[in-house]
Amino acid sequence: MTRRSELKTCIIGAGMSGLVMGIRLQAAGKSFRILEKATSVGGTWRENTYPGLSCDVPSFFYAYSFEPNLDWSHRFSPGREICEYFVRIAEKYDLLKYISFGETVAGARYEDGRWTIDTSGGEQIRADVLIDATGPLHIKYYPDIEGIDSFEGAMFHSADWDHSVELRGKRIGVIGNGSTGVQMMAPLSEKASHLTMFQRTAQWVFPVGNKAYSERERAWTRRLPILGRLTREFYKWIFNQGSVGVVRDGYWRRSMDKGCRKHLATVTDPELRRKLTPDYQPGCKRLILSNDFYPALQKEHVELVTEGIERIEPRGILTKDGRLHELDVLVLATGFQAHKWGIDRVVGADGLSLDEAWQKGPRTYRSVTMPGFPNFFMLVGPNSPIGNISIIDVSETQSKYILDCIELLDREPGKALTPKREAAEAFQESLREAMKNTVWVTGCNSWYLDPDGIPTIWPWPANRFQQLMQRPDFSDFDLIDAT
Ligand code: N01
Repeated sequence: MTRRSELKTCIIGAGMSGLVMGIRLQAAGKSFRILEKATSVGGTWRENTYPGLSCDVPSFFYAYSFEPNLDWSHRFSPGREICEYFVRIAEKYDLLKYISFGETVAGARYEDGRWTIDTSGGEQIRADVLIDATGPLHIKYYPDIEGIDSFEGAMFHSADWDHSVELRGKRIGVIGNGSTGVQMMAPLSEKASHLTMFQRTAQWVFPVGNKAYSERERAWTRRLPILGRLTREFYKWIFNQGSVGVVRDGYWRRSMDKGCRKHLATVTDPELRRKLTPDYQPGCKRLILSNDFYPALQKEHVELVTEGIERIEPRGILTKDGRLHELDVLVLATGFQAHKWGIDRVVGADGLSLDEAWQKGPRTYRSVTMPGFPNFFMLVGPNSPIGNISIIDVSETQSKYILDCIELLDREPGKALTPKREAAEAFQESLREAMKNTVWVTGCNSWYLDPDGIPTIWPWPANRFQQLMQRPDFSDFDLIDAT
């Protein structure tokens, strides 16, 4: 039997962005609920548990500005530590009571001025405001390789690691060499009897060490929180300058280029170095930060295979040169469907689903709202600066922007907010123009690109994002009757 409930605001997802939205709504005294498909908070940090997982944004900068963590273990702390941070935050802010765990959203539609949300648990929720906080790197991508289901060993996606599988002494294969595949190579090489990475496209790798903070350093930071704040500000400055700087010609781009090439030169075997040399510019795909990948690849029992995959067989992977690579364990580090945003079916006021409205790629107004989808907001939506600045900073800013919209709706009962089409088109046009001279469109395939080959990330400096998102420009919105 369908259970029915009424809500003011419904958030989908209790990951890093859903939590900060909850914190803001709670502080403003708003009524809301968070639907979470899993049984705990943490989003990507709960789901990804592969060996070597860490964040490629320095930890002091990967924490809410209002909740610094003064006790990170590493410059890039392990995923488990990051997940524990979010669990602590959820508990500290007493957010768990707002979260319905085990509730997957089957679909949502805008009808009669409100959102109707159906959950897989058989609940039908009516809400004024719907906030999608499900994130872009969420729906796993499984490669369409002939025979994949015939493999007789253990096989799993990197975001669904099977910890019951013994790795020690096993022949392990990894398909994919994005940030994920690269991060796991060093720890897997310590366990596998033979480790093979199957690479389709070479990647540029920038060397960055992952310094472990000593007990003494950690004690000082706990005693003097200003040290943590200064470290955060330092990394924030570096990131905000560097990640935007590398997008166009100039000092940062040249430094990145030089750093990657110098690092590649540390690979001593010329044949391996040739295989690892990309045929596109550094930064075109998301840059990989690692200083343990090349050393791992150069171990005796580790192999890089660049022959294309013909098919997967019960005993392993057959490559196009006719060689069968026998494997006990196969890891699919093949990434995510980055353009399948959020929940499966969100149907707006015109009866169009998000998928239909975005057939040619996502089109938003400032990443958080869309014409035709009244009172629908996205956190870390298309064209958010996910490649440029800490996604936590992005979520904090966007959640404040959304709260401002909700405040307006509270002052205007019976109304719904939707961005004007002209405003969304103007935003899209400025994005298209700004993308023209970026490194992302210089000839590589990456998850940044939409089906039209247009990057769905942020082409401008971080301060432009903060300026544009400081508060909503309500002249770009229509307030329509929500009846
Ligand atoms: O995924 P990817 P990822 N046959 O899409 C290959 C974030 N992240 O999980 O390049 C053979 O980058 C594909 O090959 P190609 C970070 O933002 C963050 O690694 O398309 N290969 C590629 O090598 C990152 O950018 C952290 O030719 C196939 C790989 O699979 C994003 O997540 C850590 C194939 C997919 O790479 C995604 O990274 C890890 C096929 N049929 C990830 N299909 C942090 O630090 C796909 N591939 C937080």
